[in-house]
Formats: sequence, C-alpha cells, structure tokens
Amino acid sequence: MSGERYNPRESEPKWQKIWDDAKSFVTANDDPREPYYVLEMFPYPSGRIHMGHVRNYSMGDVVARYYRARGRNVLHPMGWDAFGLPAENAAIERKTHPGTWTYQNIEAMKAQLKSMGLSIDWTREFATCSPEYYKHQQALFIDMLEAGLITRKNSKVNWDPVDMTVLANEQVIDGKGWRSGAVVEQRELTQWFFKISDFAEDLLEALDTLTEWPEKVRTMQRNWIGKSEGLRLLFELAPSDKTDATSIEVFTTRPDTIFGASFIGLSPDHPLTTALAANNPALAEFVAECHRHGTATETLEKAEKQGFDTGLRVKHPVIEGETLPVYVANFILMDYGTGAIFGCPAHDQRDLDLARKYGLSVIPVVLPQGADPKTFEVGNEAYVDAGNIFNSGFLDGLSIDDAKKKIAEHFGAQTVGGKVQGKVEVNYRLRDWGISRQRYWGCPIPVVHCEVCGTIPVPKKDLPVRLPDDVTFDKPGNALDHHPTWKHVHCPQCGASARRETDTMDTFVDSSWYFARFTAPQADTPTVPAVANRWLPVDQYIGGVEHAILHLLYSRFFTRAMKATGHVDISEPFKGLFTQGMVTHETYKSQSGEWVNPTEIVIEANGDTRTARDLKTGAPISIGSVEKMSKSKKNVVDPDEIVATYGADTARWFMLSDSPPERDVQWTEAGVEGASRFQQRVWRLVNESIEIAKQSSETVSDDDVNEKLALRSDALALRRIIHRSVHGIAHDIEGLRFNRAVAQIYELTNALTKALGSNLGSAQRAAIAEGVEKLTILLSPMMPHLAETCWEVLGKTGLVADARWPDVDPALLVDDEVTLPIQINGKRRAEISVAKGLAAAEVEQRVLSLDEVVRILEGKAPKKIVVVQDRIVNVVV
Ligand code: ANZ
Ligand code: ZN
Repeated sequence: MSGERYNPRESEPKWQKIWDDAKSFVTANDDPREPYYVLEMFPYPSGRIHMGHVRNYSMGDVVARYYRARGRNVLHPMGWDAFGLPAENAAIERKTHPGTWTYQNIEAMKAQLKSMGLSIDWTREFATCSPEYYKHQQALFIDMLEAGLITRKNSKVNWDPVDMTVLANEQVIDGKGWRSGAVVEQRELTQWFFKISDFAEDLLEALDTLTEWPEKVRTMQRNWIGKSEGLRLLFELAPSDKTDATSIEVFTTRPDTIFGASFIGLSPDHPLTTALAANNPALAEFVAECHRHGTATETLEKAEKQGFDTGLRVKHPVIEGETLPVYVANFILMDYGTGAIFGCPAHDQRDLDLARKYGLSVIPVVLPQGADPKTFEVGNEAYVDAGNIFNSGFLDGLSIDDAKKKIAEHFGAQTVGGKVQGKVEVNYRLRDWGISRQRYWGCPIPVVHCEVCGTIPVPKKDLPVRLPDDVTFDKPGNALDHHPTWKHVHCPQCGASARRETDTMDTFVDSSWYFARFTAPQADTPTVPAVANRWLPVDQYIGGVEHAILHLLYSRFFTRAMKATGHVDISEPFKGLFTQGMVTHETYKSQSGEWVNPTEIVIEANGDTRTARDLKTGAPISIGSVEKMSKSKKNVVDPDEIVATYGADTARWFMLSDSPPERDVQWTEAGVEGASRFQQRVWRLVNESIEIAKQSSETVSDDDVNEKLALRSDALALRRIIHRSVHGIAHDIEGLRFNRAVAQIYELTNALTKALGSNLGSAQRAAIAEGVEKLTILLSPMMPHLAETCWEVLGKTGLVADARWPDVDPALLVDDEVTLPIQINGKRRAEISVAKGLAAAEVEQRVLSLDEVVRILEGKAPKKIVVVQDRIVNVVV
C-alpha cells in the first residue's frame, strides 16, 4: 500500500457511498446536542455547477464538518431556487415544459454536488418549484394578507409591448426591452406589494445588532433603506391663468440652502404636471418622453438631466420680491417625498446639470473651509461637503446643521395659504416590494377576483393553487393568462363565476424563507415554530456579495412578517454572514481576437515570460487579464473536469488555500497541481507512519505521553506544534480564515515529515503517532475523502467524519522558549534555550551536556547546581 499513489478517483466515490449508507450527515431535529446551522445560498438550477459554487460549498462544508467534530448538532441542507425566467426561455427554445428542464438540471447538478463530497443532509432537499414547497408559500401569503402586510395598489411598470410582459428595471436598456428591443412603455397595473416599507426603521436599526455581518453589506443595506430627515415646505404660486393651484409642496433635506434656490422642480408624474400637460401638447410630449426612458433610479441617475419650463413662478419664501421658475424635470420621482423639489444648483449635482443646461442661476451658499467668499464659485461640480453658510441673510456664518435648525424654526412660525410651514419629515428610499410577475414559472398568487366579493384569498384547504401542466409558450406574455380554463373558477365566498389571479410571485419570495423551511421540510405547515426557533437564526450564511441588498433585505423582512403571523419567533434570519470573493482566471485570445478556452491552449514558461499556443494548430495565443470566470470570455474551468482529473479534495483544497476567502481567488493550473501534490505528500507521510501509529497510538493518553516525553525535548517540541495546530486551525476555521487554516496544515505536515526518520525513541514515535492521527482529523473538513482513507489505513475505528475534534493540552500551547544564562562560580559563561517551565532536572541534564560547560568542568562533577525556573542556572564547581 505504502508505495502506491493515492487515487482519488477510486476513493472518493467509495467514501461518498459509505457516508450515504451510514446516513452520516442526516440531522435529527430532536438531537439534544447544541444546534448549529450553516447554510450556503442555494443555487439556481441553471444546468451545471461552476467554480463559484465549488468555492462557496467548500467553505460551507468546512464549517459544517468542523462543528460536527466539535459535538454540535449541525444542520447543513441544500435545495434549489427553481422558479424563474430562464426555464421559460428554455421551454420556448426547446419546446419542453419549464419543469422538465428544471428537474433535469437539478438532477445533473445534484450529481455534481455529490461528487464534491459535501456533508449535506439530502433528506431535507427541496426545489422551490415543487407544489409541496409553494403550497406553504401560498399559505404564508394568505396569513400575511390577513395580517395587513400585503396590499394591492396601482403602480407604474415597464411594459414591453412586443413580449407583452412587465420588465424589471434591470431589463430596460436605453429605454428598450432587453429581449425584444421594443420601446418600453409605462403602464399602470394593479400589483401586489409586500409592505416592507412599514419595517424600514426596524430593518435599519437592527443592522446594528448584526455584528457578524460584513460592514460593507450593512452599509449597502443602510443606503438602500435610505433614511433621510428633512422638511416639507410650501412655495406660494404667483397667480396664473394656467392653474388654480395656489402652492407647491416640496421635500428637502437641505433647507439650509434655501437662499441658493433657483427653481422649483416637479416630477413628470406630479398632479400639477398632469394638469398642465392636459392643455400643453409640448409638455405632454416631454412627459411621454420621460416615460419612455423608464423610472429606475439608476437609469434616472445616469440619464441626461432634462427639464421643461412650465412658465409658472413661485414666490421665493425668504427673499422678498423674488420669484423662481417652475420646471418639470426628468430626475424627480413621484413616489419619494412630495414629488417636487426646490433646486439649489450650487450644492446638488442634478440641479446643477439642469441649471447649466437651461441657464438658471447658480448661487453658492455653503462656503468650504478656508475659501474666500468673494471669489468662491461653483463650476460644473456641485459643492456637497461641509462648510459655513454665506450669501444667506440671517443664516450667514452658521454651520449647515445650525442653519437647518434655524430655518426650520423660521418656517415653523409661518403659514402659506393657511397651512403651517416646515413640517419635519422622515423619508425612506425603501419602496414597498412589488411581487406580481406576469409569468408562468413562479408561485401562483393564491387569490380569486370576484365581481361581487372583490379579491378573496383561496381557502387554505384548497392549497396549493397548482400551476397547470398543459401550457404552451407559442404566444408572448403570460402562459397562465392564455390557458383556456385555469383562471375560470368559482368564488370561494359566494360561488359566482370568478377569475383566478394569473400573476405569480417574484422569485425573490421563494428565497426569502427557504432557510426556515429547511428546519422542517416535510411539515404540513410552513414551519414548525418550536423547531424553527431552535435552529434559527442561521449561525453562518455564506454566499455572494451580489445578494447583499435584495435577497438579504427581503429575507430580513420576511422573517419579521413570519414572526408577525406566528411562524417563527425571531426577527433576524442570519446571525453570521460571510460573502466570498469570486473565482477568476486568465483570459486568452486568438490572433483574430476571439476568446479561447484554457483547455484549448498550451502555456510555455520561459523565465519570467509566458507564452501560449493553440493546442491543435500551434498558432500563437495572447494571454490577457485575469477576470471573473464567465462563459462570455470563455475563461471558465469545468468543475466536472477538475474532479475527474484531480479529485474533489484537490479542488476543495485549492479553493480554500490560495486567498483569503473574502477576496477573489485566481484559478491556475499550477495552483491546482500544487494542491494535488500536497495530497500525495500527506498520503506518503501517513503511510510511512502506519507502523508507528499502530504500535503507540492506542496506548497513549495525554497524561502518560507527557510523562514519557518529559525527557525528550524534540518530541515535546513536536507535540507543541501538533497542539498549536489543533488550536490554531480551530480558531481560523471559526473565524472563516480558511487559507490560514490550510497554511497551518502545511506546517504541521512538514513538521511531521521532518520528524520521521530512523532510530526514533519511543517518545518521538508516540508524538508522531499522535500527530498523524490529529493531522487526519484536522484535514478532514477540507479533504474529507483523503482523511477517511488515512483514518482507515491508520487502523482507526469508525469514520473520521464522526471523529471528535482533538483536545488541546493548554500546557503545550505556551510556546515561548526562554534563554537561561548559565553562571559558573558566579561568572556568566554560557546560555541555554529551553522550553518555558521545563523541569529543573531536565534543565540540569541539558546544561551539563553543553560543550562549554563540559570544557570548564574538565570531567569533574559540580558541587551544586541551582536552577531558578525560567530565570537562571548557577553552577558551583
Ligand atoms: C434642496 C436641496 C439642496 C437638496 C441641496 C439637496 C441638496 P435624500 O437625502 O436622498 O433623501 N429630492 C426630494 N424629493 C425628490 C424626489 N421625489 N425626486 C428626486 N429628488 C428629490 O434626498 C433628498 C433631496 O433630494 C432633497 O433635498 C431634494 O433636494 C431632492 F443643496 O432639496 B434637496
Ligand atoms: Zn364572490
């Protein structure tokens, strides 16, 4: 055996089957041990796993296996985020059912995940597209509807008139549908909304309690919720024949800049705009043009600022006798604040862009520290930072904050048209979550529209509202709506003919509570609250930072909504969050500029320069930059091929070893080969230690090893390394510093390899036996298959997957060596380094064998030796 190379292709499937048969990773809810819940963001079943998945799941698996070894009852489930548009598109292309495509992909990807040897409890697996799952989601919807957490309201949507569907903001590109290329229209549709904005303050405040989340994610959520405090102000309209309105109400967070106001801006959807446009075709055309460009905040931010002068004017509220023009501007949203602003170009970039375009005045009123008030000007960049107020009458000289207070008091004492001015208002950027999608492949919204009774939830006993199987995708739009019979039902309340809701839920709903369902995936209620409360919150959630905002915020909202409806008793779903970096790879291009896959080339290294050639033709290939693996750049590596070539353990090891987990990791051939060589090194080490291990290991307990070793300092030194590794690796895994844990395993392996040799004393043999056994356990979270094989050849009983994490002898962690001066007859003659706390007898013995001491003693025995522990050695001759 010992001469043979380790063969992962043989060993990996073998252990996977043994784990399966032994139900090693099946978790019982009634296990009395302390629970630990680790979860990786579940995948969308696109068809194949990619290296990003390999990295994500390797990390989660290390955590899961580690906490199992620590004696925790670990929940580590897996499922499929299985609804969504790609399945419908595939169905259209391949003329199959979206479900067929989805379940085929699940099967393929599950086989891939299994080949990675992940310690997953597959008995808890589910796909969100199965009626067994979405039936409970429908029940949750009904509970939330009854609890007032859901509303139905009109809302503007991006409508693609060719595909006949609503588009998400991200699907509108330059005002056109991403698939059809058709000019997108704005339509008012009645849609279902989750009232997430009711929770804005709570979602914001509770971020402070999420101390195990990355700060950057908390910041992103804070910004998304976007709390701002400001004032509502009324601007009195100068009399005009164009409108009967007497004032315009604006929302501002910067009332301190009021002396710098140079216009009033209205949203294209402001009621006053609509009223004016009715009699003004040019304005109507301007509004229509704004609508064509979509209302996504990002789109608006990027779009060129456009305005339309309505000809109306308002009175300046603080400058006697002055008036300001009223513009309609494309960047003002109707659903924020009041849908109207006062523009202060000097201190707001959007206002400045508009002012420059239409020649409006730009009056700076905030003076940067140290700037000269006589010469300070604003060019094409608004000044948005701190300073003192100037050009502002009674506000001059104040800081921004003091000016805000003063102007609020000033307005608070005024009325315009009978209304008190200056109402303090808190606003949130967070909007209610619109979940209606006009798509087939999603969770049906369980309501019925009855002309008599209105909108009636489907009775729970009738759930699930199943998707019909006999659908066609030959027409654009929603296949549910086209279905000849599905939507025609009787009203659950009065029995009259009624219409089923044909919208389905946003797929983000599916992923907003799956972590709770995993705790009792077969229950006939959405959760079993007692069980869910025991497992939740998830101790460690791991996934991509691309989900930092929506998915995590929706899940946080949903957990609160589930609490309000009695399904869980917690508010925060994820106690610890970790966002891993991406997997990158070099890019390659042919002479003609086409991307080339890494498998189609050979690389030659010549000193520091590397060149690439086409594997088949020998044509030169240029080596490009390192980028995130993506199909479009062809710089992807297929996990299946890696597993087939090197084995899963090697792939896992490399993914964990090369970079800190929050950073990007670059996949390289050299790196994966290094990981593979390390695997063989461990294997050789273990094989060479088999005899030693078998002789000593079973009889060695920590206590008697210490005794036996007391006299053998290199054995002791090795034991220190072993115990420090056990301790340090645990610490690094708990802190998710996998690359550092890996580095320590390298060190331990080196130390053990070095210790092997001939003429080993019994203490050394015991230490090596101990070290190899512990190394196997330390290795098992990362290279679980290799670890099992080592465990087996070492003659250990059971599975290493069930082995306890080794105990640490704290005495062995005190690593410091001390250097003791040696005085002979009161004169310092030599020194010796020994482990701190080393027994006097051992120190004495080692001192007496030192060359210098031997020389001075000239063969005589000393009269006396005094060892002051850790301080000094006095020898009297
Ligand atoms: C005057 C002003 C002067 C403003 C200045 C800013 C800078 P936050 O902080 O994000 O809440 N605003 C108000 N309602 C708006 C709407 N519906 N659409 C677009 N912009 C709107 O932003 C509040 C500021 O954004 C408000 O303060 C208002 O412009 C603008 F030097 O008022 B400000
Ligand atoms: Zn009815």
